[in-house]
Amino acid sequence: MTDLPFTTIEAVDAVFLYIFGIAALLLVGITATMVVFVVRYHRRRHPQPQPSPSSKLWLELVWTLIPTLIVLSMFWYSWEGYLKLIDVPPDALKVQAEGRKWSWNFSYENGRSSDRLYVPVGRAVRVAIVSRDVLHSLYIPAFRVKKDAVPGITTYVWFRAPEVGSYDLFCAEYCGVSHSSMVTTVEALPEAQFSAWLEKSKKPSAAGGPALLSRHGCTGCHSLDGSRRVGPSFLGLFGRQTQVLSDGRERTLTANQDYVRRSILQPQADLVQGYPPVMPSYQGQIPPDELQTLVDYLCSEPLSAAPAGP
Ligand SMILES: [Cu+2]
Repeated sequence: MTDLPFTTIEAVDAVFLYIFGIAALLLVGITATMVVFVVRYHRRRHPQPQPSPSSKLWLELVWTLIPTLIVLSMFWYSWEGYLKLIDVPPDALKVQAEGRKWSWNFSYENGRSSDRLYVPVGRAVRVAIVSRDVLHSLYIPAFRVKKDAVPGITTYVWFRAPEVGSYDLFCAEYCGVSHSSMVTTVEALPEAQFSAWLEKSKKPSAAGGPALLSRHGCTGCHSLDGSRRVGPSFLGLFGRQTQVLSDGRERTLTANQDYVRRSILQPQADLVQGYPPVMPSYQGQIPPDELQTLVDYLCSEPLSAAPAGP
């Protein structure tokens, strides 16, 4: 990390250590003074109350000015750190992060997109943050960055991964029942490896069913193993006798390709009983060829195997 250009880690850690150091000094100083006073002015030593001077100008100046200077220095130092966090290096790689219930999607300028945030190690990355539905918050503790994803506006963070590796990325704003599944990673790769990844299959339709399920965030709410989540499991979906609410009327249907497609585009049209009407429509969000791949996959082996549980 020695010859690495400035990172957001240093911007935040320096301020944190400064404020923590002052807090530690105050804790020790105040506690020591308290102990000394307790011993020195104990009632056994002074059975009668001591007369105290009505005022002492120099003392009052000292205890006003020193804390004021300390607090101002904390503000100044934090402000300097904040400016470094919003001042993006001009050569930064541009990525867009979209938060949605309940997953992240990262898209690159050449059209590549991914559910993990791939970045070149050592290079500045500017992440523009948007939300498709509600408030989310992009949080990467290792790089000390966190910023809300607010519907209707674009926010941003920048960072520089200091070393090759995998770093946690969370949603830090409670955004509904599956908030906790908005977990993914930042994958910092060597520059050459990153370029190769970026150029690989720019066309998203080259991806298969499982990759599309995770890219479009389906697996945030639907399991592949029969377990119950926000929505019904995908396991055993095709051909399943399903109790649904259609326009307020209960009916039983057999899940076929048409039903699966309709459930993606108009999730509320045939709502599976026992599940909340919370899925957003994917109309206009999935290209037709990807939609076909998804429907084919959801209606295929091995997902059509009978589920183990209810
Ligand atoms: Cu969220």
